[in-house]
Amino acid sequence: SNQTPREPVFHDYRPEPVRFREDVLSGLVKNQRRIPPKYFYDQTGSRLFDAICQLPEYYPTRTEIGLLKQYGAEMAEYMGEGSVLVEFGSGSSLKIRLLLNALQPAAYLPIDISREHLFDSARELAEEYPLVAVHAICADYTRPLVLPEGFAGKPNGGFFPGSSIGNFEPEEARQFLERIATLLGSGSGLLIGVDLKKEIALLNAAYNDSQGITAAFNLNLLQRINRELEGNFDLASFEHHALYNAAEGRVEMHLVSRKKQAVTVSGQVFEFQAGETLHTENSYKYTIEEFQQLASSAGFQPRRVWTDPQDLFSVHYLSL
Ligand code: AVI
Repeated sequence: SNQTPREPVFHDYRPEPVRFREDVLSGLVKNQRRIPPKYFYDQTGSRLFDAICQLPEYYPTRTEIGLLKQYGAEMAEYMGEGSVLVEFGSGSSLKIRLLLNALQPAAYLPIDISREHLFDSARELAEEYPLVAVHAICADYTRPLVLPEGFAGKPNGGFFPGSSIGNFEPEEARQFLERIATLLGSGSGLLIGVDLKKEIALLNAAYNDSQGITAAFNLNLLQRINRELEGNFDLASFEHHALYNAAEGRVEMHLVSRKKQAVTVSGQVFEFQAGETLHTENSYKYTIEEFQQLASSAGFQPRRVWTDPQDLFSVHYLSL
């Protein structure tokens, strides 16, 4: 009852501060203006994203959690008990809890760029699972990295849920999977959540919810630019637009200028035509075969895939 709580070990890789200003200014002068989706996630954006995950129209989170609950024991068998488990972009480490009991890993290594959030979550998890050695790594997992002393080169299990792989361009996704393969090493496996191609109406509804939360999430990017980069976007003059692009196999999110207007950011002026868009996100959807092919091209062998009865979402186990 009065045991000393187990403390996580922190490894701070000191990720490069993000280049928000450079990325926004260079994105705003492009022919098709664009800003990378990673900039959605300031404090308000992260809160709005959590709200998106609870929306009736946003099926991915709920469906993936259902799969982890239903098939967790089988997934754990593939991953192998007593292994070292690495999670990419662990956030609050909520989904991993569904696997930890079945998996009983010797160690859990959450990797996340958001230092405070990572440290808080790791501390809670270490208390809840005293038998698991928690090593929290503050790093940008999209950049090359090596595991801490004692973990590199051992057979590991990787976990990358949420279909975040869909926010990379396919070629970037392949390169990212190659880097994960190198990091985990041969004999390892990866459990990865991937959103599936499906009826277009369902996709469009998921990114155009009736409560307008996704619109607020998209527009918050302009608010963040106003606050952090001395911008003067008038949020009422821009409109959320999300649509499945069947030719590219992706949902695109844009912010559409409702009128001809000039906007200033960091002292630079940008002229928007009425109807002109700022492209803020791609969310690629894959068939099972398309994703298996992508994974194979990065050196993984597809071993098993779990889907829900409606084929909304997939969780793949890939091995090296
Ligand atoms: C984080 N990512 C997988 C989400 C997605 O569905 O692409 C981000 C999101 N954008 C709008 N709604 C949710």
